[in-house]
Amino acid sequence: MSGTCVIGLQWGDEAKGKIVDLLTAGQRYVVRYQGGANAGHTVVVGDEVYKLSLLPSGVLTPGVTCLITGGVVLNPDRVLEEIDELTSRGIVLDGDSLKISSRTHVILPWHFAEDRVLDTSTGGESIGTTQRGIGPCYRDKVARSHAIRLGDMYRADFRERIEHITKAKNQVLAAMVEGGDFEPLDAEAIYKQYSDFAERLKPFVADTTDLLLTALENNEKVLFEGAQGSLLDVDHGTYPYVTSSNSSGVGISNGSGVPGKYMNYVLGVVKAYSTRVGGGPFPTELDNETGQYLRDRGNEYGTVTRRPRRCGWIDAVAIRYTARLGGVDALCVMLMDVLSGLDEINICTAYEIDGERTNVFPAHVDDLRKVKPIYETVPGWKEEIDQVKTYEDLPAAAHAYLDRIAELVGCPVDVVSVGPGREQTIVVN
Ligand code: 2SA
Ligand code: MG
Repeated sequence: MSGTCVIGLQWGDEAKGKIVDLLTAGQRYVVRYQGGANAGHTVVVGDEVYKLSLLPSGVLTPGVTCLITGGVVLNPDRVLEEIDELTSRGIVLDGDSLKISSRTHVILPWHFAEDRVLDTSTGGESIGTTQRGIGPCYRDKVARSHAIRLGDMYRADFRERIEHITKAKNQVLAAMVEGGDFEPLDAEAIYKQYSDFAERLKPFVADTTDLLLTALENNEKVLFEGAQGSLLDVDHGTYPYVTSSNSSGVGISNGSGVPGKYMNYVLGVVKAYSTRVGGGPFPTELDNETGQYLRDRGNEYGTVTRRPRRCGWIDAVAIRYTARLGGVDALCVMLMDVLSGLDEINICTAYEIDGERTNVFPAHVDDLRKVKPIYETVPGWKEEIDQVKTYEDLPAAAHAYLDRIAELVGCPVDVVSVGPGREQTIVVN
């Protein structure tokens, strides 16, 4: 058993990339297994800041092989851009350091057009997608008839398939786009562009399922890197205000092809407060000065889209739910330094829905909208903690805060992060 997993327990942007980067040394493989270029991972190495979207955060550590497995939806243009960007900064990726599953589904031009329509078609509040074509690509994967996988791009009938699908998509899109105001897509141009992508990606294409199973059968170490957060999971999150993949712990096996028996340590990453980007209910949201304080101090703006993130207090009901769902062994509490300077901090310990108190996270989004958070107020701390190196040197109020979260969630806190740098990390256990 040698699989370690890092998953987000909130709505994404929990700073998972930093934890993955720290755990990467000593791993044989680092795996991205769901989502696509909607994700944004920021990794800081010394003075260098890397913003990764499709590439696993492990690409910054020499000697590790990074895998993008079949559960990912691949934007070939974007992944090539990221490879080029790293090359220009001296990190050269080749077929040994990066492998992409031939089973990944490919994002095609119509997926972007469809995403624009999908986003506003819930009949209520819009989802606020990242507009990266994620939902439409996963929809085509499940529908089967109009999907293209990376491996299909090397087959003799690739041109024919592009022609066939483009024709069908042009009809559908003309009907979907209001007023028929839609420029038909050109199959030949798409074929040429994607053949070029295929050629450039060829050295990286591999059967990552076989590779991973063989590695784990031989006790090699594998790190699974989740994208987005568990509350955005298509099956277990705040549906329909979710992404289209299994972004909670349950997605690791289906996205990577690796059975649960190989996962022996699951780290659940949380922020010391909450954020959400996009639409959907958010029980502990602070639409006030305190929310803005958190946004400013935490630089809470989308990595991919630069959208301001909604901010609020930590929600132990939600985290307890996603920690249980993911089989989480321990918590990493990130961005603790952001809370410095607050007189008091609230922790949501239970929900009140229609006058009833509960600590069960509701399955229906309308019930989540009705939630009145029940808060426990604890003292804050004034001092900046971004230079603190040991757990003992954190203020007593920070200890009390972390202990209470661990107790409410039912998981120990193993790591506390007080800044973006590798050295701003406190290992508790
Ligand atoms: P999509 O594009 O179909 O996955 O959008 C569906 C919902 O999922 C949310 N979502 C995210 N939430 C937080 N962070 C994400 N990644 C980027 C980041 C986001 C950005 O790291 O900052 O740059 O804006 C991410 N990806 C998807 C999205 O907001 C919708 O609510
Ligand atoms: Mg992010």
